[in-house]
Amino acid sequence: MGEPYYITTAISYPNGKPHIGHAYEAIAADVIARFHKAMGRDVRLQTGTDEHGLKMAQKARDLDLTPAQLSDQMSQHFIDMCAALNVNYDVFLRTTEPRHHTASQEIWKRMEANGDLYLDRYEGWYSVRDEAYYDESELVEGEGGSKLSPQGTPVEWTVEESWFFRLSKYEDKLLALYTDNPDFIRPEARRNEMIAFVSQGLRDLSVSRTSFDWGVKVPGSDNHVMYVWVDALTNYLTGLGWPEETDAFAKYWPANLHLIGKDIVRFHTIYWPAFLMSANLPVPHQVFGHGFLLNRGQKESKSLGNVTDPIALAERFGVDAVRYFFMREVAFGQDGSWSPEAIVTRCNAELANSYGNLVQRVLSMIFKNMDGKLDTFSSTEADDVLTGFVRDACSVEVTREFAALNFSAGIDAWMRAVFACNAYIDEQAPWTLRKTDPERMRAVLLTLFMAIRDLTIAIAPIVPTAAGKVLDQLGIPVGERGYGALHHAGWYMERVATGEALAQPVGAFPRLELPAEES
Ligand code: ME8
Repeated sequence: MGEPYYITTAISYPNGKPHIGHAYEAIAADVIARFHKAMGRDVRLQTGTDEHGLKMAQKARDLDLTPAQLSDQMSQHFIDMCAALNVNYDVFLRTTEPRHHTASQEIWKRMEANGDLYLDRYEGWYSVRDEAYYDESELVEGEGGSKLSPQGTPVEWTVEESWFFRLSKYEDKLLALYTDNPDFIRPEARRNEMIAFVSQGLRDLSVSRTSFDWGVKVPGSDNHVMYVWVDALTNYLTGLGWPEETDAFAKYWPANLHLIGKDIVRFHTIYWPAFLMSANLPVPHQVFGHGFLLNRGQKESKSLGNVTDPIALAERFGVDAVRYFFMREVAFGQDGSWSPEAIVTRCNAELANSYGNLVQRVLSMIFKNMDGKLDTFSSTEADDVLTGFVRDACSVEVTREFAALNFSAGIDAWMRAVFACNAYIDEQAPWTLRKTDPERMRAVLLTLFMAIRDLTIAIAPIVPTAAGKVLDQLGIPVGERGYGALHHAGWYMERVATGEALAQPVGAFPRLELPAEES
C-alpha cells in the first residue's frame, strides 16, 4: 500500500454553517490527500467538528437548543459540505463522541502523571453575560468610569479554581523542536512568529473551567471541564483509535501534516507539541498555516451581507471549477481573494478554453478520422520534443511543486504543458494532414492523446471529477491513473491489441457564465 501519510484539517466550530474558509481548507486537504495517493502512498485524511466550549454553549442558548442538539444539527452541514466539494475524508470526527472523551481524559491523565498539571486560581475580568474572561487591554470604559467588555457587558474581577498546564517548562524543548525540524512550522513567516513568541517566555496555561459544563470532564475533578483546546487538539489521536493500541495509530502517528489556518498556528505549534511531549507521545511532522480567503478583498461577515454558502458556490460553478480556482489563484500560505468574475475568468481561460478545448478537439478528431482506434506510430523529433516536455512538466515539476504545497506554481507548470500542446497542434495542423498525409495525422493525434493522458493524470487531484471523466474517455484503467503510470504505458499496447475504440467524446469542462447582473 505504500508509505503511510496522515493529514488532518482543523476541526470546525459548528456554531454556524460552514463558510468559505472551511471550504478552502477542506479542499486543500483533499487535494493534498489525493496527490499523495496518486504518488502511491497509503493516505488517511481526517476532518470533523469541535463541539465543546463556551461558543457552542452560548450559541445553543441563543437558539433555545441544548448544545448537543445544536452540534447534531450543525455538524451535518459540515458533512454535507465535504460531499458537495468532493472532499473524500477517511474519518469525520465529532468531539462529542464518547471515544473522544476517553482519549481526552487519557492524555490529561498522562500529563498529570508527568507532573505537568496543578490546581491554582484563575483571576481576571469576567463577564457573566458573555461567560468569558477579558484582558485588561480589551476592556472599554462605561458610564461613570465603570469597566465593560468589548461587547459592552459589565465585567467583574473574578477568581476561580482552575487546573494549569506547566507550559513554561517546555520553552527550551519547543525551541529545540523548531531548530531541529525546520519544516515543523510552515510557511516561514509563521515559523518566525512562533519562534519570536516562545523566545519571549511562556506562561503556564489555564486548562480547565468551572464556570460552565459543556465539555470533557476533568478526571478526578468533576466540577471542572477541560479548556476546549485541550480536547480539540486531542481529536487527531482519537481518530486513530488512541489510546487503544490500534494498527491505525501504529501506522499513522505521528501525523505528517496538520493543515490549519494562520489564526490557530499558536495552538498547534506551541500547546499541542507541549501536550504531546508531556504525555510522552511523538509530535507531528508538520503544521502548515494557510492564509485567509477574502471576498473581493473583504472578510465575509453577516454585517456586510457577503457570507457565501460553499455548497451553493459548488452548485453554481461546478465543484471542479471552485477547487481549481482556489488552488490556482491563491499562493498557498498567503491570503487570497475571490469573486464570481475571477472564478469565471480563470476557469474559462485555463480549464475550458486551453485544456478542455484541447481534449475535445483531439478526441473528436481521433473519433472521426481514425474510428476512435489507437495504434502504433513512428514519431518525429517534434513529437518527441512535445512528449518529453509534457512528461517532464507533469511527472517532475507538478509533483515537485505539489509535494511542497506550492499548488499555484505546480498548476503554472501544468499550464505551460497545455500551451505547448496547443502550439504543437497549431503547428502540425492535423486537420490539413488528414488529406495530405493521413499517416502523419495519426502520429500527431496519438502523440497528443498520450500528452492529454499525462496532463489529465497530473491535474486529477485538483479536479477529480472532470479528470475522471476524461480518463474514462481515454480508456485508462483505474490502476493506471497515478503519477507512477506516467512512466509506463503497457495498457496502451494492450488497447491497441484489443482494437477497442474510443467513444464519441463529451466535454468535461463547460464554459462558465455569469448571470447578467454580475457581468
Ligand atoms: O478554529 N479563510 O474552528 P473554526 C481560510 N475549532 N480559512 C479560514 C477562514 C478564512 N476566511 N476562517 C477560518 C477553529 N478559517 C477550531 C479549530 S483544531 C484542533 C480546532 C480556518 O471553525 C481556521 O483557520 O473557527 C481553521 O483552520 C478552520 O477554518 C476552522 O475554523
